[in-house]
Amino acid sequence: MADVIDAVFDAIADAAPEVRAGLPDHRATRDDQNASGDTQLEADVWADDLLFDRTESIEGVNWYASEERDAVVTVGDAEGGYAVALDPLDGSSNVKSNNPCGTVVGVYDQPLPAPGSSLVAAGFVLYGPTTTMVVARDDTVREYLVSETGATTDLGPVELPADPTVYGFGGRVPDWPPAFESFVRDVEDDLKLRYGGAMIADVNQVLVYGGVFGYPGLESAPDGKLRAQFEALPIAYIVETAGGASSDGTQSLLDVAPTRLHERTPTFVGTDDVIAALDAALPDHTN
Ligand code: AHM
Ligand code: MG
Repeated sequence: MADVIDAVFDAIADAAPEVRAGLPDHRATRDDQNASGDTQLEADVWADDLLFDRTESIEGVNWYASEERDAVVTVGDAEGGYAVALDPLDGSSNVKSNNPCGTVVGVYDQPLPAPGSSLVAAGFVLYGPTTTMVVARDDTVREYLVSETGATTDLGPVELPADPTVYGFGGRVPDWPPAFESFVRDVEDDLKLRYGGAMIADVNQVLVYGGVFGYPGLESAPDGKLRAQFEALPIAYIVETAGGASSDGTQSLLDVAPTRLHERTPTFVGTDDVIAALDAALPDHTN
């Protein structure tokens, strides 16, 4: 089924310039909220519709789900078919301030909700100064430059640098559990703060420079903010395949098995040593 994964990421690359080009016309806020309770931008819904149109007809894709839809859509019935789970416009609150956004894609070999262990590929598009796509599959992560026509240029393999440099953590500091705050104080001694409010952009800095990105469980929201199926698990698959580690505070995110489609999870990805130190600092993610 490698050709199905090829077709999915070809479709995502093909749509990426259209997503990017459509952002200026879809900056308005809608009256609606998504299943997570986030106020939607026109851009969120528009990108979801576009990416649904491009992926639903791929032979071998049986299910489509996204952060912007309440339920999974059955789009095929191929034997051994895949589920595609998307965050169509990650970091869409950055549209207002003209900062980077992304698209996150997870390809699972089970119907959703599905565990991290059932990911067979994951990737993201980063709409930054350039449009790039990072794809993890077959034990390798590669980065591609995406042209205005959707054509890709292979920029080579992505491997997490051994030495960490940057860190970024979401949530208000007074809302951080004490054990997490004390871990961050240690991290601050060695690493440089980089937090931009779009997971994809922040994770890409970790892939390039080494370090750690996370959105912890909060006092007011013990599961944090990020959605397991659409954000945390695909990102964990990418970072772990690139030689790094992931955690929900107690275990690799790839061992997390969401039981609800829009379930949230504390999310940490980065350099092995930093994630190991985090796991040691947090007895469990509700402490
Ligand atoms: P979104 O998918 O609705 O944009 O929400 C997820 C985003 C992540 O990209 C980012 O890491 C986080 O929310 C930022 O949240 P905050 O504004 O609380 O820092
Ligand atoms: Mg998101």
